[in-house]
Amino acid sequence: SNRFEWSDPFLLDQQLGDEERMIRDTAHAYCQDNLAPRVRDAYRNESTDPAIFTEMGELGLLGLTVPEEYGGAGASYTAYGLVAREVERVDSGYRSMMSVQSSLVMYPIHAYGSEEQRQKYLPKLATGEYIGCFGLTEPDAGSDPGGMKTRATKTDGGYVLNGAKMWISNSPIADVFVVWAKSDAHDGKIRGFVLEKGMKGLSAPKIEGKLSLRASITGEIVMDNVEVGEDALLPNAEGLSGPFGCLNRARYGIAWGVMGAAEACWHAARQYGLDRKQFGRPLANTQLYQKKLADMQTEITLGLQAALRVGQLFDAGQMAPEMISLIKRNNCGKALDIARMSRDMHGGNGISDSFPVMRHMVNLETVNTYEGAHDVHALILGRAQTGLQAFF
Ligand code: TGC
Ligand code: FAD
Repeated sequence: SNRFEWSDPFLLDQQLGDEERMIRDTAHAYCQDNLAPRVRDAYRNESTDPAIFTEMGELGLLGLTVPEEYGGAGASYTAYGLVAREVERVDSGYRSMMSVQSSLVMYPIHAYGSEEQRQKYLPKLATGEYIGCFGLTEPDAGSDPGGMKTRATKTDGGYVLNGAKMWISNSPIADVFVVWAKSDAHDGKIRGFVLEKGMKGLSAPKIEGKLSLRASITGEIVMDNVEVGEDALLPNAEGLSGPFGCLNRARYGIAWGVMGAAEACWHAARQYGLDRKQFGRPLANTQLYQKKLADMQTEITLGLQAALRVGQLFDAGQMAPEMISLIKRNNCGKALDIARMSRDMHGGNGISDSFPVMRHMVNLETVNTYEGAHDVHALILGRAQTGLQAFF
């Protein structure tokens, strides 16, 4: 009879190409050998190791879909999703570091940048020598980025930027800042600018007191009369479609990534149930425990197939943003449910950082919110099927 693989029910592995499988295996080995052993202390101490960028860069895991001539790997979006799943299997914060660098910094510089900007930044971002961040959100503009206050004012040789960005992954350790501002020289339209650490008036204070995503540093970006030349403007993006083009990629990666975190929680619950005995038998030998494991297996299997399908459409040039809203929203919501369930199945041990489940659970609270909150994606999907926008 045909085989049934409990951990890969629909044989997703068989659906991948050789190169995708190879990239996945490289990422898996790195994450398990190098990231997993340090995540507990990193989380406990809220410390972010910048060396992770150079380590990932050495393995070619940064800017995976960017062409090789700029230091990328020229790989498929399917491969990028597989890497996100392996990294987030360890921690959502590590996947955050990787996806900001790849989708939110390298992608826009490649897609919207001049040849000089590409040459100047991409190779060093690919090796991890430069760390990048992406500033869209502001204290008073989160779900509604069109309400941003940051302004670029034209000067003789360039622009002056003023404003503040909030909740920016990597910003306190970043060398390269992709920021979005309304530009008076372009009818007040949103434009992208590439800023560099050390510019006068630019600072990136760390946000303290985070109870989620503690292995990934988050900060503000404060721009107080930051003067830049014309060469800081990304020439080929105007309006919200600029930042949204980046978000499409990052959100797609998140749909894969959260399935990695969910798998980690599912596998941990299964193992715990096999090892732990109560009432004279393993917890896994009870109907309630098995029902929960079956629910986890089902949602993860379906979520991975959905992500793979969207990846294949992406690679075929047929991606529509609403497809990504559907999988970002559903996979985050399901991953969060699974992490909460796994935490419960671990009993008292589930609240300890000796087990990964509560860390994944509180990380996924962030992932469910950033890159378009769960309900915001519902509104995107609602608009697409009714023709009525219900944001305001
Ligand atoms: P709306 O009128 O819908 O659109 C304005 C313009 O943008 C275009 N557009 C898109 N283009 C490409 N891809 C997409 N997904 C697009 N969505 C919209 C649209 O065609 C239009 O273009 P044009 O040329 O006609 O002007 O805009 P709206 O203001 O009504 O938007 C509403 C809404 C809710 C859809 C949107 O603002 C939204 O998605 N809000 C969520 C904000 C968000 O996701 N922020 C993420 C910040 S970055 C982040 O969280 C990084 S965390 C990363 C990590 O650490 O891993
Ligand atoms: P709000 O927009 O105020 O939303 C609050 C609640 O209201 C949510 O539940 C939302 O679903 C709901 N809501 C909003 N509008 C509506 C509506 N019209 N109808 C019904 N419900 C609604 N941003 C960046 O630019 N770059 C980054 O690198 C980055 N990294 C981040 C890292 C972390 C750790 C975190 C927490 C956030 C990060 N963000 C980043 C910001 C993130 O994208 C925003 O937090 C997110 O878009 C939500 O915005 P908000 O926090 O202002 O919430």
